Amino acid sequence: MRLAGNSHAVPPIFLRTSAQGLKHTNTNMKSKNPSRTCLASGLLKLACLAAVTIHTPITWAGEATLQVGSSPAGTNLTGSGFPLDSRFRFEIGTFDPGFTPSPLNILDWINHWYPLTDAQGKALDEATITYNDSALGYPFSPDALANQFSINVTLAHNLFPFSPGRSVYIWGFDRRQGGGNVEWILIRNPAWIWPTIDTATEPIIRTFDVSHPDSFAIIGQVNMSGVEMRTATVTLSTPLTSYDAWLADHFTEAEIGDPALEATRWGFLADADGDTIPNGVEFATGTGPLSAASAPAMEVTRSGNLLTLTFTRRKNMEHIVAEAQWCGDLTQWTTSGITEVVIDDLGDFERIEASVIVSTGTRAFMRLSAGDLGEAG
Ligand SMILES: [Ca+2]
Repeated sequence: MRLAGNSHAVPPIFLRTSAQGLKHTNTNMKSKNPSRTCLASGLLKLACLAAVTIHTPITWAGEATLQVGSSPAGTNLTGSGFPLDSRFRFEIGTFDPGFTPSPLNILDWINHWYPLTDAQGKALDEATITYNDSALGYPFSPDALANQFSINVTLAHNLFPFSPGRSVYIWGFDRRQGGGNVEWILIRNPAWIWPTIDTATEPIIRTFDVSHPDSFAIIGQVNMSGVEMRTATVTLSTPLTSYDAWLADHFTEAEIGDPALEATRWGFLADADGDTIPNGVEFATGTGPLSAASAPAMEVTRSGNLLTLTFTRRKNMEHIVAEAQWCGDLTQWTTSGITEVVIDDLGDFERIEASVIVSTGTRAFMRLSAGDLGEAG
């Protein structure tokens, strides 16, 4: 058996010995007071100090040691095929009860994620596991101890959200916030659950091994085609949709290239399908500019003095604004006094309630108006 090297800041915890199994390099110590044995002789004391140096897991009754990692010398790639490097970090944790991470809600993961050691009150640098490729040089060293992540972490209680039986995940990432493209992998295994911390029982050891045949990835891939981990490219910020891009989806290149058709076909104020909705509003509300039957889902209601326009609006528009306006005379339209509330998230769109308080006994009107700030500027 080969011990993990002392020179690594984060020592590997296990070595692969077969296609299916792991052999632990460290022996679990059940003694509640190993130092008492160390003091028995100088020789034993040295041995114990060495064990401490390589982070031998010592698990007390009343807590669990979780041995977390991937295979030494595993082939681990980004979605583009580049080797994972020391930018990557891995966390073990769990999601809010009731939240199931999927490729459809990746931008919500960070808001529902609890890395194990956050709740244990440990320092952040203990909470995450750095991918270990750089200790022996980049690109990957042929040393069997590189090209992996591994750590032992302690589960000290079953307080929220680490309830017994709840799902455990490993989340690997190069970055999780900001904008643009990042590389993520989220790994599960049906057997990965938080163990019950029971002070009446023996210490608990659990292994969370990426290469286990039952492991799978919610985003990214594990154990496919000779690659243990392959991350996936995730775009953190939704790209803006421009009016020009929308035009190209609905009108021909010849039409858009003909200035004579701007007023009637493709212009921001044109109403190509004659449904009285100008193209700019069709863009902002997601309706078809060439189908009169495709009308914006808008509704005006009045309750006492409260006038409300409910409408659907595209979220990420490039220099286009769409906002509710009101007036009492059908001429002096204004946004003054209107407050907006988002009442439903529809993915690329959202449902809005825009309300304004009007005078008792007077007529009032509301409408949706779209403007192109790019053209105005
Ligand atoms: Ca129209």
